[in-house]
Amino acid sequence: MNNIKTTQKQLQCGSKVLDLSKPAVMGVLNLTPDSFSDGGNVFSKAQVDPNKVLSTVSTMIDDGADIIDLGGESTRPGAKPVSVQEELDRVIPVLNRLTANFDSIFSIDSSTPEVMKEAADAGAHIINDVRALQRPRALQTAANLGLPVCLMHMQNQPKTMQDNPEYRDVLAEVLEFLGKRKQECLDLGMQADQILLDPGFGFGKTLAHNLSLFNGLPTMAKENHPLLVGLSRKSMIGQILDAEVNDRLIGSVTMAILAAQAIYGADGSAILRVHDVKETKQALDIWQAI
Ligand code: 9MG
Repeated sequence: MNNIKTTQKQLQCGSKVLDLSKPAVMGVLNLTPDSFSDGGNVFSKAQVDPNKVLSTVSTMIDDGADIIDLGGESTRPGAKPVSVQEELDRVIPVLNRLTANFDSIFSIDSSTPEVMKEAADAGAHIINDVRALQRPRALQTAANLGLPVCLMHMQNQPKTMQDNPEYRDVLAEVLEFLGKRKQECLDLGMQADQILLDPGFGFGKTLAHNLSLFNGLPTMAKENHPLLVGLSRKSMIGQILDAEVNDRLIGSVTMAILAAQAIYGADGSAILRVHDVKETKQALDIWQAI
């Protein structure tokens, strides 16, 4: 008997199906005025400009984004918490406009149950939670909504996470954490094939931790869940290249391709969360052709 399990190559997202036979590209749309790297630059005078949002998302979709990830809370190192109402105000009107205008897959980057619920009502297809559904009522809310969830590892909270991150064995600890969170989801009745795992690059990790985790991607892929990988413009790239955030394009694309290679080489599947959709997509097309 063949006992070898392989990772699913598609993800049911409500009524839509995401193809994961090749890496899917998730374009970042940050709706936070203080974000470290404003995905899409949709602000005019610190206000979200609805026309800029539409044209930015339209461009990302034309460039090959399979998913658009919207977030109203900055999670960059040192970021201050945002109130529930503020997060709702930032995200929900924009999401309503987007789902009315584009037939794409939208994910909601939030840890807040109220935001998850209203985003689902507005047509969101995936919940992307950097806190792995640990906030009160988040797990139950996500289970009730029946949408796929991304469980991400973070040590500590954004405000202090980069102060002095420490691990005994970073890969083992991240895997242990994600395994426990996954079990909580399964215990509440979520389907295993609706769960994405994410090592959380840059979230409470030094450069050495991030590199160990990167080298552990094939091991993570063997968990038989699609992996969500966010490396784009992160400080680990800045540290390797000694480059400011607006000079990390080549590093970001290089790491995205290496991550795809590591994960698909281990028969996994992946979603790559990126700011630079066009460039990442072109590099992926070359990689796949070869
Ligand atoms: C919101 N956000 C910022 N970075 C991220 C990452 O690496 N993974 C996920 N799932 N979300 C992220």
